[in-house]
Formats: sequence, structure tokens, C-alpha cells
Amino acid sequence: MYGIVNKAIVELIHTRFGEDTWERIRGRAGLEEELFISLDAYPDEYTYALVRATSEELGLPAEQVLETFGEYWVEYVGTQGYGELLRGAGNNVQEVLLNLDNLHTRVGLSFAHLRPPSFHCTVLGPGELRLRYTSTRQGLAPMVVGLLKGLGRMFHTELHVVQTRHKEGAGTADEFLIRLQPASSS
Ligand code: 1DX
Repeated sequence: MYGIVNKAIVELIHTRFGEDTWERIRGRAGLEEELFISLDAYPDEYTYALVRATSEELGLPAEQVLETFGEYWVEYVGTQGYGELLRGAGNNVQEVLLNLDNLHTRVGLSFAHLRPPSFHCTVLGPGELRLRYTSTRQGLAPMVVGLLKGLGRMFHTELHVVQTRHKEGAGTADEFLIRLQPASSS
């Protein structure tokens, strides 16, 4: 994944737990890198190693680390010059979710190594959405829960999410049921 993802993880650990904890996690992850470069592509294994090492060092389930990271990502990209990209995708949670694939297509035009996930969003009723998430990557569904909560926070919208389906091999996808309060205007 692009370095911006690893940078976000480092920044999250740094601000919440300090330099010493970060150094221990970096050592545990076996990463030589002192810092990541946002626009460089790194092996996914670096990201997984960071999540695993954070989970071990803090004694938290990897799922919780992924969820917290997902929530943080939304605010982090705003500090990295991508706030406009996100705001331009919509004026509320529902609009952004309906536009996420377009957003990734846009980013992918500039960054050829992007392997964007796909988010297929269906409006079930007022403030009620079903989201189908597919990805080339494994095990990141808990991060999607955090990403959704991050979007809720960004738009000051109370958001409830439950994963209603778990990917089991090819041809199936992770699914989430989302409830928004107040209902986003459509
Ligand atoms: F709900 O892969 C809200 O490297 C959401 O399954 C979900 O393949 C917001 F560095 C710049 C750059 C670059 C900007 F300059 C990415 F290149 C992308 C900024 C999306 C904001 C996807 C990051 C693929 C890297 C992926 C989880 C899980 C998507 C991370 C979150 C808005 C982004 O993000 C999976 C890669 C951006 C950029 C956003 C993502 C790669 C998301 C969201 N993804 C790179």
C-alpha cells in the first residue's frame, strides 16, 4: 500500500502512545523504515506487520487496532492535503459512500500502484444503507467499520454499523448494514 497508509498508522501510535511505544512496535514489526514516504508504494506485508505488532504490544485484538486505524484515517487524510478530495465526494455520509469508487478511480489516475477496494452502496430506506465491500486484500473488514465511523464523525452524524456478512472465498463479499441519524438527505 502507499506509504500514506503506513504513515497514518505511525502517526496514530505516536500521538496516542508516544515515541517509546512506537519504537517498540517498529522493532517488533521488524521494520527498518524510520519513516514512510506517502507517495511510495510498499509491500502490504509492512502494513500487516504494523497492525500485528501494535496488537501484540498494546495487548489489543488486531480487529480493534484496524477499526481504530480506520476511524483515524478519515481525519488523517484531511491533514495530508486530501480533505478536499473527501469533501468533494459528497456533503454527507451517504453521498460519500455512493461516491467512494469514483474517488478511488480519481486517485488511481495519478497513482498507478493503487489497488482500490470497491464499495457498493445500496440505499434501503431513509438513513439505512447496505454496503458491499470487496478488496484484493484479506482481513481488513474491521478497518471498514472504523472508516464508516470516521465518516460519521466527519459529518457529525450518529452512525451505527454491523457487519451482516463475512466474505467466504471468491464470489462472496463482506457486507455492512448502516443506520444514520439524522438521515442524510438524498
Ligand atoms: F469509507 O484495500 C472512507 O495503496 C472510506 O481493502 C474508505 O492500494 C474514506 F499516496 C493519496 C494516495 C497517494 C490519497 F498519494 C491514497 F497515492 C485514498 C485518500 C482514499 C483518501 C486504498 C489507501 C488503497 C491505499 C483499504 C483501506 C482497504 C478507503 C484504505 C480507505 C479515502 C484507502 O479513503 C483495502 C492502496 C489516497 C486516498 C481516501 C486506500 C490504497 C476509504 C476512504 N483505503 C493514496
